[in-house]
Amino acid sequence: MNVHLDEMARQVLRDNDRGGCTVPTKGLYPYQWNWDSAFAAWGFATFNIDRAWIELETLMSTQWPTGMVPHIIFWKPDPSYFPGPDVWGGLYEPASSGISQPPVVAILARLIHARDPEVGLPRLRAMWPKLLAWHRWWRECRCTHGVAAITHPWESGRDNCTDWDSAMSRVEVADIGEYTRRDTGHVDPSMRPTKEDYDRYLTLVQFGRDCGWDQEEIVNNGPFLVADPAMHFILIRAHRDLAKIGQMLGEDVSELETWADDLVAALPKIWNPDLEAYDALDLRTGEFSGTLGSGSFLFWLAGIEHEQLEKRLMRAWDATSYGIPSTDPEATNFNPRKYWRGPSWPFLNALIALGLRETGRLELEARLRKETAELIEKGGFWEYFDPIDATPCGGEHFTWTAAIWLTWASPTANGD
Ligand code: 9WN
Repeated sequence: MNVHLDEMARQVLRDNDRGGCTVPTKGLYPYQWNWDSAFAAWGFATFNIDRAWIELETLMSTQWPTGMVPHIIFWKPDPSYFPGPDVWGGLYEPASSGISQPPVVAILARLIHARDPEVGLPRLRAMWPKLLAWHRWWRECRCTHGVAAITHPWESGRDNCTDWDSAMSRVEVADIGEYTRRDTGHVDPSMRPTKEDYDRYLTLVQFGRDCGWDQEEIVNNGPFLVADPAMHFILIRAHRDLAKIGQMLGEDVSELETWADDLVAALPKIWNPDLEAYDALDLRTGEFSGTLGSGSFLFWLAGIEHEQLEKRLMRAWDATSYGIPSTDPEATNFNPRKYWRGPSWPFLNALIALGLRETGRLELEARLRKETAELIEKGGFWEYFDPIDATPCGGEHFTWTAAIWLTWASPTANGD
């Protein structure tokens, strides 16, 4: 059964391969997405190491001169996705969106390198200046307030999670005209973000496009600037992993170490004592979101220890049966099937598990792996799942779910 699932997972990656880059799934997401690609590369590394590096190289080749690596790359126009290249008005070729996504490339590139150091070393050497420039962009354009911030919910990769609710409710919808969504034609609309969400997503895109993606203007005057705990933890970890890569290459990594240390020192700013957790902080108003999201679970990945937080997180996890819920099941706005407002996401479970394993929490890691494997064994390679009854949700034949099956969740995988 599992050997069969391994082969099916490899087939998902092959089917979603568009030659040099992989789409998350056909129809719903017909382009290259930033962090999806990094997970795809990790998956490819289990059976085709060269193809794994090509995936990362293709992604990094789309870097803007500013250092930013876009969150969507529109290699070939496809009417099945909205908003497309015209709406975004990205500045360079290939056409792309104007925001980024969580920089997991350095984290996963290190794991891919470890699988075959001889092949990996020259590839990493060529990629190093680009990775460093991207990490510098995060430091200069998103850590201006000391904490890791996002300027659009899509930048977090956790689009409509409860973390952004209050900040999004303050975004005044601009004159964005009529538009037709495509996502709700591919999957059950009740699982997707609402029209009110989309009106605001498009308002934020319009602001960025109208100022020519001027980062100073977006950060100082844009309608949305929120500190994201998940981004904060991912950046700490990614800066440190890139520093390790740099050391291996004989580069000076002192800047990267300082960037990571500064983020660790800034952690008290996003600690919400009422929630007993790290929380999203609206940098315009100074208000916390007040709901626990899955972002806090990434603190292990950043190597942070916090007994009180750990107890709080275990309460949320214990309330469900299949992996980490994207919103606390005790919250009034928890919804087990609606996108980022409750469901369990296998790829995020895999990232959280990396932290559990490395901090020596082997039993927890085994539990998370078992729960995630059950989801896939019961339902297949879906985008995400109901964490209470394992119902498959969103898109099918999904790249990152197949990738983490091969690297971590399958009994034949070793998690590195
Ligand atoms: C917008 C591709 C992407 C993921 C995100 C996920 C979803 C896009 C959308 O799909 O976002 O970027 O249109 O809903 O939230 O994490 O990268 O799988």
